[in-house]
Amino acid sequence: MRITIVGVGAIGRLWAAALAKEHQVHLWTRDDKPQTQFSFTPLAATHSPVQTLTFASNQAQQLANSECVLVTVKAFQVEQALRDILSSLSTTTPVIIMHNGMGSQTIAKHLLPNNPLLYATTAQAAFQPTPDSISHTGQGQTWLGALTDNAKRYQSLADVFNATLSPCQWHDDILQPLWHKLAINCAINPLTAREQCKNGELAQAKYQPYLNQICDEVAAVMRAEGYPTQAESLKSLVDQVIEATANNFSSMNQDLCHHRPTEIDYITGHVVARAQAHGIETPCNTQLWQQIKQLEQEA
Ligand code: KPL
Repeated sequence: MRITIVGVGAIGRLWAAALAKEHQVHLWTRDDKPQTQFSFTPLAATHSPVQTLTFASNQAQQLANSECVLVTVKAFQVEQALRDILSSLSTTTPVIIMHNGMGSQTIAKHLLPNNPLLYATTAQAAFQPTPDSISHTGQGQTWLGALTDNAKRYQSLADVFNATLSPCQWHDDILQPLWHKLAINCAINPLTAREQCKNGELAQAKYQPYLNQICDEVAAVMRAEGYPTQAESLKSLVDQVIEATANNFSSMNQDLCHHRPTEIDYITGHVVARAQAHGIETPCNTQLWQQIKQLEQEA
């Protein structure tokens, strides 16, 4: 399959490296370079050697000929990334958007009114120790599903992804796994960014009241959005992820640390905005949102 990956952050590179084993992968990057090279360290458990990979990049014709486009930029970069590829993208090519957080769906539908549009969320973990290298640091579930009706016939893309980095499954209502991932990110990302700590440190007793309140508030918003859930089940999901990723620094922690903009508006900010629309109070999430916005400005 001919696939273009837009965005070459940690997750984009991870999927590029994995998909390249079976597919023709082309990258779309922010520079205009015709090639992108990086070294890829597979999961330690596979005992596979480090590979140096080279990809054709930024070729309008290759983008036009792609059978699938995977957009892995951060939520706040989606609009610009889609505008950048619009003139070369065929309107029949399915476009998959994969990022932390929610809220890019409206602009994506507006900019790509005809393309089959899909969303994905992944718990695969990757770390970019240097600009030219990437390590696969953890395995996790990926969900893929259609946002628009004309994308419903692309279920086979979940098989392609599953054969590449398993497990990946199709979901008939992709917003549901997106909300669950959002709840996890609301709990872990701002707290680890504010406290400058690893995910695992949130298991300490002093963070439990915060985590419980965040889950309480997110569950209320999810119910109002039509996704019935209990705060307790979100909290146990969050606890599982804290344990599974105990040694990782969250993406928001790393973004703040490296003075990069964070995804807070699309994570906590999205929950706060939807809460306001439903008349729901979210004091804990609102305070965390304001604190991270403040820290972003100071960084
Ligand atoms: O998705 C993540 C992130 O860091 O953005 C979690 C699940 C919190 C893992 O670190």
